[in-house]
Amino acid sequence: MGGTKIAAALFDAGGSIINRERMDTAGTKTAEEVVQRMVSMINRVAQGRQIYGVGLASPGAVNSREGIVLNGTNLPEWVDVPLKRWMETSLGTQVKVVNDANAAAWGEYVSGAGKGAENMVYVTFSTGIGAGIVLDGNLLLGTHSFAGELGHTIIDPAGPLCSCGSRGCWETFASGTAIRESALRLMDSRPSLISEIAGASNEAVSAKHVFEALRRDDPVAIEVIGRTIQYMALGLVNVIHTFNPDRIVIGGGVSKAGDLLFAALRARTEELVMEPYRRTFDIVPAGLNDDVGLVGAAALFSRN
Ligand code: ADP
Ligand code: BMX
Ligand code: ZN
Repeated sequence: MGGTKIAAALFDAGGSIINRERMDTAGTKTAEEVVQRMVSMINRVAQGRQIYGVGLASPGAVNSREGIVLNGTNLPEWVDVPLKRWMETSLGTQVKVVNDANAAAWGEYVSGAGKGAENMVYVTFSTGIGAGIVLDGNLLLGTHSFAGELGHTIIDPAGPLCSCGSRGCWETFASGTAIRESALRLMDSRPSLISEIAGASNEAVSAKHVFEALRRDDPVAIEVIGRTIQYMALGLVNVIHTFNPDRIVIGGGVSKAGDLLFAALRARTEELVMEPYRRTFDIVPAGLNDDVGLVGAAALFSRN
């Protein structure tokens, strides 16, 4: 479940998708209506089969024990929604609810680029920054299941205002949205290919366009991505010093920039970590791509 779309899939016991569907979240609907639509969607993809369980991945803070989404999507009414209770009543099967990036981390660990790691941190650089932490084979949830909100770790108290109300959260420096905003700021005073690549519309500029401009040696893109990589690496260094992972899996739309991003990010992170941590970790692209939310949600029923 996301701010813009909801996807559902039926998995067989071997973990393969056998049926799927997606729909828009439709920003004006109440939580009850969205839940009703999700229940219908799940019944359609199930095609009359007995469902063992429903895994649900939601952005924002999730109380996984009680299955309550505290403040999940762009829906203003989406506060303290008892998703688990509502859906178990309607569907007659067990429902597990976790944060989207935590689910993605678990999915990558069970069947993606995290397979075989001892301690793994998953980071998604997307509209925001989300994360999930797997330590000794277990997804770290924390006392209230809010663990892993690395996007809101503060790296500069004098930094830009974040949607969460704090200043200088990691995602205000290193997310796709941050890349777009830094580019737009520089484009005000300097010529750049970015505008042309975005179809001559500054409104349409996104991180993807900035990376395209970088491939054409655009000076604004070089500066923006250079600074972004510095901030991405800073955040990863904090993660490495905290968890000592052997693998860091990077997903989200921005990771689609590929080697242009990964080569620079690996080099900068290696430079910034303390000596004993050098060459102790790999930074690898996610393996599950656009299905990561679905696979991660289903993997909540897997023991790895
Ligand atoms: P969401 O946050 O809704 O899950 P995504 O994971 O697709 O969405 O992330 C969206 C971000 O990824 C946007 O900032 C977008 O510009 C960026 N993005 C998408 N494709 C690429 C690409 N090929 N290279 C770099 N950035 C990309
Ligand atoms: C935000 C936060 C995280 C989420 C992350 C990535 C909300 C609504 N979301 O930091 O829970 O995992 O964004 O989300 O508080 P994405 O949609 O950018 O991938
Ligand atoms: Zn924040």
